[in-house]
Amino acid sequence: MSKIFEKEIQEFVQLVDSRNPNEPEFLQAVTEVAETIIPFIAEHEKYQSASILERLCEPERVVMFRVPWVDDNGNFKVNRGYRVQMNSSLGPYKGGLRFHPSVNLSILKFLAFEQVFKNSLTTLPLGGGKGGANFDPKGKSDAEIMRFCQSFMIELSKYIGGNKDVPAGDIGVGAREVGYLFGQYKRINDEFTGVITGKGLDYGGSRIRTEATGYGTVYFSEEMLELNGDGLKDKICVVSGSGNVAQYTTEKLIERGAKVVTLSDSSGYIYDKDGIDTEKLAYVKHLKNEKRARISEYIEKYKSATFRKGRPWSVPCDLAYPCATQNEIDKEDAEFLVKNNCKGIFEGANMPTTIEALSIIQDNKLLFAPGKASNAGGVATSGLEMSQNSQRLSWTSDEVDYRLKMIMKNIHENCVKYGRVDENYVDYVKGANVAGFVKVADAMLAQGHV
Ligand code: NDP
Ligand code: 2IT
Repeated sequence: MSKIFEKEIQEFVQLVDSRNPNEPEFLQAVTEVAETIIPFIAEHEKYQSASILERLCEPERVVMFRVPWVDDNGNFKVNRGYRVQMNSSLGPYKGGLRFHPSVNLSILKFLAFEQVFKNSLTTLPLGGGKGGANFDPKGKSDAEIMRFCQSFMIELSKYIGGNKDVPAGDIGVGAREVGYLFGQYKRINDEFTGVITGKGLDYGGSRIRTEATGYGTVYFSEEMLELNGDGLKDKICVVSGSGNVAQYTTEKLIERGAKVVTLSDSSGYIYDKDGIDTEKLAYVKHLKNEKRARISEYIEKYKSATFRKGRPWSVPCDLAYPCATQNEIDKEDAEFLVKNNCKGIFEGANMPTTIEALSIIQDNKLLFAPGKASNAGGVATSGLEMSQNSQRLSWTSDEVDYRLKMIMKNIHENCVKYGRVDENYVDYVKGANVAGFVKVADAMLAQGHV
């Protein structure tokens, strides 16, 4: 934390805490931003006098609603649905939907807050939002998932629209759920619009959207390594998660000649000393996307691997890619990474690193890419899906992938511009926060006290 502004930062965080009690994840995301933005604002009077940071911490709107549904045995079930519409100064609210039993207002507000900065960094016209439900898709039948999605959309459809708020997937919401949600929106409104992204390729989805978050994270890490005269080839990589982001991070790392040795889920992690190659990754995709099984099944097929409980960060590596969930790298994990001489940590997930872990990583000058910069490729490609839907066109994979690469390169340049500390060190946390902030803040100033 900046020593000079320590008091101002603490006071601001206390103010946000008093207005949002019992929301630790939201407070964590705000604290991380305040630590770099308050010193920046102090040098820019126009932002200070307009209370921009205070306004950024207040969602424009939050909706919470009941989601009743019936399971396959005829039992009546109830979940809670949400949409946090955080900021629309740059465009329609944009951000994913998360279905996970842990979902609550604090988690969705942290995600929506991060999304505002991330979407700004993409340079596309996207505001920020996030939503979801405390629904657990694990062990549910397809029919149950469909009924839940339909009930969820009956209520959510009142608040979204192609020019208003455009959801997408996140944890627990993939191609299957997006399909059911889109189908129900279309029934209710009787219109075929780009109201949700991550759609199937046959009905308005964009090529490369499925791959975009993972690919983008690897492109971003490549830019960072290149700036340090290094590359991905032969690097030992530890990846966490085994869902969408982890799978495509692994795919691109393999393509670049790196060796991925771990994947995980909430039960534990697999360590494959020989590395996860293309064939093994295809099996993981089958396991997770079709069979919807546990990652531990991997070791039944591949004898080079072992399964352990916990998280993979004690496995020696050159590079780490947390791609599962928030706060999955704590102080002890960060100490392992430093001790094992890990050179860089690149966040595929949103806020996977705790504040204590981050400070250890930064004190030891490891390369560190904050998720709002490094995982922005997913939402950026959602933005490209919206453009294609408006044009009634579908671009080729090469075209979308090229644009994704250019967007990640541009985000990297902006992080360096605002985050360079000295000749040898770039603070990407500061760079991403300030670069994301400036665009949103200027748009808010231009639009008046809204
Ligand atoms: P998926 O649902 O496809 O996969 C999530 C993975 O993370 C699963 O392996 C899951 O394991 C694991 N996981 C989830 N919760 C926990 C937990 N509490 N503890 C341990 N492991 C957990 O989600 P995505 O891959 O889409 O999302 C992963 C991360 O990336 C999230 O932080 C998300 O916000 C972020 N993200 C996603 C984007 C996207 O486009 N999808 C874009 C940008 C960021 P299990 O099956 O056991 O639950
Ligand atoms: O966290 C994220 O950026 C996402 N889950 C993707 C959001 C989107 O609208 O594509």
